[in-house]
This record gives sequence, structure tokens and C-alpha cells, in this order.
Amino acid sequence: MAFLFGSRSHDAGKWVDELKRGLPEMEFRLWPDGVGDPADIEFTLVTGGKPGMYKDFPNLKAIFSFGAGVDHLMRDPDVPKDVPIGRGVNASLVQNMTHYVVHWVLHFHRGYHRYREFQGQAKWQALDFVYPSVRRVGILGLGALGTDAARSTAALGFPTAGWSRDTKSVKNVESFHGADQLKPFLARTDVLVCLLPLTPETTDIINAENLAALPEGAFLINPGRGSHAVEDDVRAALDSGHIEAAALDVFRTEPLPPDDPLWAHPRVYATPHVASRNEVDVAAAHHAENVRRVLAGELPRPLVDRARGY
Ligand code: NDP
Ligand code: OXD
Repeated sequence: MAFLFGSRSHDAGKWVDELKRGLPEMEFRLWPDGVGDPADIEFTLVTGGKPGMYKDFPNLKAIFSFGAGVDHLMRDPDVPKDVPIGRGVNASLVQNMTHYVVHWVLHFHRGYHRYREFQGQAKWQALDFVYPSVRRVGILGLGALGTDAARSTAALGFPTAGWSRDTKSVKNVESFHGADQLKPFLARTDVLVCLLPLTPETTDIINAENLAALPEGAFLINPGRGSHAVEDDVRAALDSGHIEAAALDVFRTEPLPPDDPLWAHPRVYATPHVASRNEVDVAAAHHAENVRRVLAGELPRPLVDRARGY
């Protein structure tokens, strides 16, 4: 029985130490050079792996993902259909994403993007004060991350709604669901946050038509995936002023190429896919608990629904 860990961007020593704390009896192997006999591998936690690699492990019991998004695994036709996939969603990932969302909602709501411009012109000018009770936040995706972010913006006094596939019951959060309710949801949204998974249905969802359905002067916050947004459409909406400003953490091409016009856009706030991060000890304890669940004949949590693709 062995657990395969692999990542070029994470500190493997620290991760494996933390994983061992919860799984003292487990043997750990390192991808790509220390795999050993592929038949020994029962659990994997690998990021940046090669497409097709999972078919090499005949005795896999579960695949774990570092993060919430599993679009990379869903794109790989060789990920075995009968092996459960546990997403790396835990309290720390959720909390850190909520901080990102709350930060940008408050930043745009209070006009700090405008005051920064005024400062550059040594201009002492107060903007009209907009009360939170009239700034409507709308979150695309009311899953693990969207629900927590929605609860937080609602608690800060912003009328908050979420859009999901199925209807939801979250205290103080209005629920919209399904394709038919997307436009009414957008029409009541002054700050749009995208926390959808990337699937064929959600690709390009932030497009010219849907941006036009937002009220004039709305804001966009996208920590979902770059391919949720048609970037030319976002730029056009910013240039026309229909979208006042955008905080973008994810891009169709990452790293965002140095000559991409989004870098220089005065109303774009770009960050390099850092909206949330897992704290190693919390994340490792969560993966260890999932290993124990699987060894006890249960499924990992949260479990990817292979039919839905997230
Ligand atoms: P979940 O799977 O928990 O939630 C996804 C939500 O999207 C659900 O509410 C789901 O609806 C909804 N949804 C999916 N497809 C559709 C559709 N076609 N129509 C309407 N609603 C839909 O995901 P998480 O909250 O854990 O994560 C969301 C995403 O955030 C990740 O997939 C990832 O892309 C991104 N992310 C980005 C990070 C960053 O640092 N930038 C960090 C972590 C995550 P329903 O509940 O009805 O099924
Ligand atoms: C994730 C991410 O999906 O970091 O967790 O993007």
C-alpha cells in the first residue's frame, strides 16, 4: 500500500511530513522519479501530473486533488471512471477564498479603486456614499466556496444571491438556479463573483451577452477559472464603462503573457491565481482522513460527481 505525492510547486518534504502525521502506517512515494512499482500505488495526490498517468496504476483506490477545481482531471480521458476523486476542499481553502471575495467586494463597494486614481491626481474628492443595503452581490456557484462567500457578504449587509444548478437554501441568500434563472440573477447583481467549476456548460459564461445583462457600472470578480470569461468581452465591457472594474485572479492562459492587454488595463486588478490557498496541516489532515474513509469502505469527501464533472 503506497501513497503517491507529487508537486513541483509545493514543498514535498513539508506535505509528506504532515500527511505522515495522520497516516503513520502509510508508505509515501514521490512522483515522478520515486514511483517504484506502479501496482503498489493506491492513493495519489499529484499536481502538474502528465495526462494519461493514472492508467498506469492498476490498484488505485482514490485520487485526491490539491485544490477545489478538478477540471484538469476531467479533461483526462484516462482517469479511471470507477476510482473516486476527493477534492482538496477544507476549512482553510474556503476561508481564504472568502477573504479574497470580501476584500474585492469591499474595495469596489467603497470606491477605493477610484480613490487610488484620485490620489494619483492629488485630487481631494469624496464619492457619493453607497450604502451596503443597495449594493447587490451575486455569486455564480453556491458550492463549498460560493456558499461561504455568500454568507459573509450577506453578513456584511450586502443583499446577496447565488446561482447554482439546483435550488439552495442558505440563510439570507436568495437562490437562483438553472439556465432560465441566469438572466434574472444577473439583472439584480451589482457585483458579480464567479465561483463555478470549469465544465463544458460553464466555459465562456462571462461573455458579452451575460455581461450586458448586469446593471450599468457593475463589478466583476473572477477567482473561478480563466476559461469562464471571454477576455475580449470583459475588456470591451470595461472599456465601455458597462463594467466599472474587475478583479481577475485566473486567466485563459496562465501565467498571463506579459503583452496581454489585461495587465495594463487601468480598471483591472490582476493577481496570479492566488485567490485561495490550502494551509498544509489542515489540507494534509483532510486527505489523511479521506484515506481512512476509503480504507473503511466509504467515499472521500467532497466527492467529485463524475457525471456532472465537478
Ligand atoms: P463546488 O463543486 O462545491 O460548487 C460548484 C457550484 O457551481 C455548485 O453550487 C454548482 O451547483 C454550481 N454549478 C456547477 N455547474 C453549474 C451549472 N451548469 N449551472 C449552474 N450552477 C452550476 O465547487 P467549489 O465551491 O469547491 O469550487 C468552485 C471553483 O472555484 C473551483 O472549481 C475552482 O475552479 C475555483 N477555485 C479557484 C481558486 C483560486 O485560487 N483561484 C481556489 C479554489 C477554487 P449545484 O450545487 O447545484 O451542483
Ligand atoms: C483550486 C485552485 O481549484 O487553487 O483549488 O485553483
